[in-house]
Amino acid sequence: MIIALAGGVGGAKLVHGLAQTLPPERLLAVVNTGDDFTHLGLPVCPDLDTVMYTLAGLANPETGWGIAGESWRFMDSLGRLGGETWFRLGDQDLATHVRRKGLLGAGLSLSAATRELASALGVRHRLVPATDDPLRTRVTTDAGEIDFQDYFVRQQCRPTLRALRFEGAAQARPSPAFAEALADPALEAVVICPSNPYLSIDPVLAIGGVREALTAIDVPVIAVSPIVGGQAIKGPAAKIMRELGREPSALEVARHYRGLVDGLVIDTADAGDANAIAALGMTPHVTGTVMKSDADRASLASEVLALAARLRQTAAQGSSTRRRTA
Ligand code: FO1
Repeated sequence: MIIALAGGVGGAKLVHGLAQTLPPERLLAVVNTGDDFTHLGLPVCPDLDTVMYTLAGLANPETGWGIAGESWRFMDSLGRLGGETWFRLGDQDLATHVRRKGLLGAGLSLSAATRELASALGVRHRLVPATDDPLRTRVTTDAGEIDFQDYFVRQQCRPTLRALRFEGAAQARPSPAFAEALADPALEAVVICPSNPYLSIDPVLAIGGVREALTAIDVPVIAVSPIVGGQAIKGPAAKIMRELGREPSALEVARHYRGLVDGLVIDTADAGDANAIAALGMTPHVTGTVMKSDADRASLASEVLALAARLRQTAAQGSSTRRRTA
């Protein structure tokens, strides 16, 4: 069984690739909730919805978020009435938030509400929030601390990012399915998808007990670099890395995950970083990592699973996975 940790658009694509490769009972997608917020009185869960819509075949391919072929009558009408329209909620997407509000209001956990929504949309693979407890990413900029979606959407990541804080993380616990999967003897590997390490993966790692659990498990942890040739495929990862004083490179992603991962999948554009990455105590694997098609998603997923299998064999042959010696 594979756990896939995912955040925004890049993560959703690899989760989709894994879902094309593995049957539902062998995959658990564990998704960041640090981007979640209450907007217009509705619980919005961007990363959960991006993965859910992608697995349902509904995702808008241009934006990566929201639903393809969306209509915007609600937004237009809200604007006419002087309501907030900076965070765009399409008519079909709106139904997701309204329905989620009803499910949570009926006392369901976020995990249970997500299960209801995903199965209603025909998603057969399992998709859970990393935690059912409150978790909110707060962004410190030159103008002070702001909410994540204010930074990411309303201000389009323009402010200089000085620091990130994951409010609630220390008190938060892994969601039941996530905790269960981490302790499952059938666990074969953990895949950290090519999501933004700082915005999408770090909030999950900050949840109480998660980093410790990932360090203690005796199966490979494999990450896929979201930085290709010094650039992020999508989103502000490279800009954030520069603002945090880090070079936007696959090698820097390796440094970020040092001590946590046994393998790092990097793009052919970054093959030159492979030796330096190996010196950090993880196994580099060089391949094409840019996912332009469903076939690309499936083939990257297969390569990640093959690397995990190789590292499991290496570990079985007695040479402990180098992660623990890093
Ligand atoms: N991102 C934008 O840049 N502009 C939007 O108006 C916007 C609306 C939106 C609505 C629902 C949803 O699930 C996601 C939405 N996103 C929007 C993307 C969202 O901010 C990001 O997907 C994550 O928070 C970061 O990955």
